[in-house]
Amino acid sequence: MQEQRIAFYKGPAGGWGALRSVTNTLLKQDIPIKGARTMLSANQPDGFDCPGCAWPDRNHASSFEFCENGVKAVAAEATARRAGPELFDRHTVAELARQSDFWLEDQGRLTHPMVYDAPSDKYRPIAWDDAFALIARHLGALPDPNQAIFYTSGRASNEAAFLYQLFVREFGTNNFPDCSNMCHEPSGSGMRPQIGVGKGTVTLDDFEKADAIFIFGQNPGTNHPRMLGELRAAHRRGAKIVSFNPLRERGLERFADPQDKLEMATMGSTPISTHYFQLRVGGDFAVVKGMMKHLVEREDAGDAVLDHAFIAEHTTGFEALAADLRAESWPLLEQESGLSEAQIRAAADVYRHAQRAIVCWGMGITQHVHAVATIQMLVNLLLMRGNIGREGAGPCPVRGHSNVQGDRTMGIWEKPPAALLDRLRDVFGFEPPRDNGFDTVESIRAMLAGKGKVFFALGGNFAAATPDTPTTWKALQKCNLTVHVTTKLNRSHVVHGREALILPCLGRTEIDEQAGRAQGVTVEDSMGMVHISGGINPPASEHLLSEPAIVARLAAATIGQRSRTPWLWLIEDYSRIRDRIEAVFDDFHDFNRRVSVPGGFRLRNAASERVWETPTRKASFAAHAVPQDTPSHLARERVRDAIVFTLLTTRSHDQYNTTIYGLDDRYRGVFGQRRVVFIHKDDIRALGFKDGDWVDIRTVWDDGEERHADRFRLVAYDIPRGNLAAYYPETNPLVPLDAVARNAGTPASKSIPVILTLHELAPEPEAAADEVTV
Ligand SMILES: Nc1nc2c(c(=O)[nH]1)N[C@H]1C(S)=C(S)[C@@H](COP(=O)(O)OP(=O)(O)OC[C@H]3O[C@@H](n4cnc5c(=O)[nH]c(N)nc54)[C@H](O)[C@@H]3O)O[C@H]1N2
Ligand SMILES: Nc1nc2c(c(=O)[nH]1)N[C@H]1C(S)=C(S)[C@@H](COP(=O)(O)OP(=O)(O)OC[C@H]3O[C@@H](n4cnc5c(=O)[nH]c(N)nc54)[C@H](O)[C@@H]3O)O[C@H]1N2
Ligand SMILES: [Mo]
Repeated sequence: MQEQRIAFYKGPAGGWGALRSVTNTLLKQDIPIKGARTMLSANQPDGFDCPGCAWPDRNHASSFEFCENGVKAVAAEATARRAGPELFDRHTVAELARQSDFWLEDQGRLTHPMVYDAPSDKYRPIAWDDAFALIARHLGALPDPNQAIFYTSGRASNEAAFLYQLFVREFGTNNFPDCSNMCHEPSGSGMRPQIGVGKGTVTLDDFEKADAIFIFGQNPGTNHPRMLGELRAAHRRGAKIVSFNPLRERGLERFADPQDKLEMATMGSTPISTHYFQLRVGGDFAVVKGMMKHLVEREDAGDAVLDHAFIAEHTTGFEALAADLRAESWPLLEQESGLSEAQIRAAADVYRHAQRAIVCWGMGITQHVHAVATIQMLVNLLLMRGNIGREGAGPCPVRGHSNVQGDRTMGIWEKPPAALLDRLRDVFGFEPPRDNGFDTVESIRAMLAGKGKVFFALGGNFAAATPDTPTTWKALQKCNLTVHVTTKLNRSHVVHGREALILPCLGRTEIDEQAGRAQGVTVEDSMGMVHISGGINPPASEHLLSEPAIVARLAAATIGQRSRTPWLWLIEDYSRIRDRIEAVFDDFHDFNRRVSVPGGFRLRNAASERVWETPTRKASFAAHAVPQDTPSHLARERVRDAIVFTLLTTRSHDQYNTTIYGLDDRYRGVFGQRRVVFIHKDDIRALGFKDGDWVDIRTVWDDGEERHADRFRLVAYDIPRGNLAAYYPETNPLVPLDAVARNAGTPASKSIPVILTLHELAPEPEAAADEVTV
């Protein structure tokens, strides 16, 4: 058992701590030598795209960029461990379900397609053709194709995602819940009506030219470590870096580049943020509104602040916004943001004095009820000084999964634009369904209501990633069939429908051979760069199929009789799939040629050229009132005798979403454990509790459901009063299904109203150590 301790971490992000951690990771997966070779091929022109995050690489052509958490993601896939049929023979599914999430994934790579056998409560091997026939039988038996639900996680390649959406639409539904619904959906929903594109406009080159970079609700030191390299360079050339975060995240404070020999030898580091604002959880809306109010006030006082030419030529709605800002109350903005008027004005002054500014944001912005309005405030802020569509400036929503942006580009979208459907009809000769499908939360509701009967997942871990865990599990268990295309065993495979399949696939690090030739797949990073990715390792098992092959063979088994698409011919050579992608999407013209050059190509982004693909052909400002119904507001009115906190859920340094690599969160000083809740020391006192006490967390909600997550250790922490932080996915049982972002449906997992009570029993030490089960 690993020692549990809380200890302030003195080092910078990166540095020797990161190198030590990498060595441990490779040893743990039993792959020191192969591991090293695999790492050196990550993000190389002829290697594979790192399956970690979506942060871009310099041309995909530079020397190896060191990234501790990239190494963990690659090592998790390249592990020497195997979860073969013997594992499933040894354990019933009920037994597996009692194991932690950590244990399940730690069994290693899946090797055989498996089918659930109810009498023995075990998974048994099944032949691929029989598996496809079973799915086809279930799909064919549905009275309405809309009773089938097709989830996607953001690792699927463009080729896999394109074939998948094509098959599902020809089958007859737009039910495409995806991880993006839980992630950056509000970014697209907010930006599209304002600037005509739902993606960021900046590239890495812009990071070299920006005078100021604003970072809202994002923890790059853990989740996008390669971004620290850009921030470090920006800091060194004098750019201002302004962070807004309720927590003091080490990666936003200082960083030592493990590839900088001097920094490493001298134990030195480079500061990252020049300004750090520890606002209240959910306070961003008020902060940004306040910053804009300051700009308008300065302009009214005679300073030259606004880009009048840009506003006049390119935008609509400025006067309404300005009037709203002038009328806004400073005390309200202070109360809602948790920052003082002076702090907000100081942040706005940094923005005002920067010729070129970039605004980055992550889950701290998107996973709130008012996420869409907040993102529109960020876009307003940029538009006021013409900071979109020119060098060194623009919005930068930092995507999560390595190809989540590409999957959406390929049509993984429950609300498909009519133009896409028309194109599919013309190119493939079938009439696609026109009704919108279910997003993630709607899918859970549909399964609960018996309207979703077959659940198919292309990757991910739906049972653990989604909100309201017990409810979601009930929903999955009501299905006639659940199917998971996956690399490793996870919670979603043991919380299954009446019938269930586990279909093991190749990972991105592995050689994907079709018709005797190694294939490459393509991915799109967070900045719209598309490039090719080819695996280098032999497959984890000879029984694995690639994701495109699984989709194509399933399509052939299900709709092969009626479809005009030559499914099996397409997957013999993935360039044939790319030709079809080119036929559907104009931006992919000459796709095979353009993607064959090192570094690939950048997709056109109209807003970055100041072409606004909106109904008015202009960019638009959006005015919104300060929300008065945040979860904590409502909760305060309802629960008078208890202190209601706003809980944010976040990632530790040793996890990839629902995949737990280890029990440390080095930069936050947490070791050997995950069931902790960060809290201000004065709040501990106000509760009458002690640092280190064990507490239960209960949600305050108005639907009569009891939601709780039990036995978390209180950790006194530098966090605003009234706010708590704890790790996901353990806290997902606390997120009510109907707590979602307006106009985006994203679970509001960064603002859960909760109360704390002392946990009654003393914790059992064994269970406490590795318990990472939701
Ligand atoms: N190693 C690793 N890399 C990853 C992932 C991983 O799990 N592990 N996940 C990938 C995925 S899918 C995604 S989406 C990204 C996620 O990357 P991030 O967007 O960094 O996500 P989180 O870890 O949830 O952290 C969000 C940050 O927002 C802060 N925050 C919380 N609430 C608020 C708020 O109300 N306002 C502000 N201003 N800040 C707030 C938190 O303190 C935290 O620092 O990373 C991707 N990369
Ligand atoms: N409370 C709370 N909930 C959250 C969040 C939060 O911050 N707080 N964050 C949300 C966010 S941003 C996201 S993106 C979602 C993540 O939701 P998901 O994307 O569904 O979850 P992951 O944990 O990334 O999925 C991990 C699984 O993917 C499988 N896998 C890995 N590689 C491959 C591959 O190459 N192919 C296939 N087919 N499978 C593979 C493995 O079996 C692994 O177990 O969670 C969301 N949920
Ligand atoms: Mo994400």
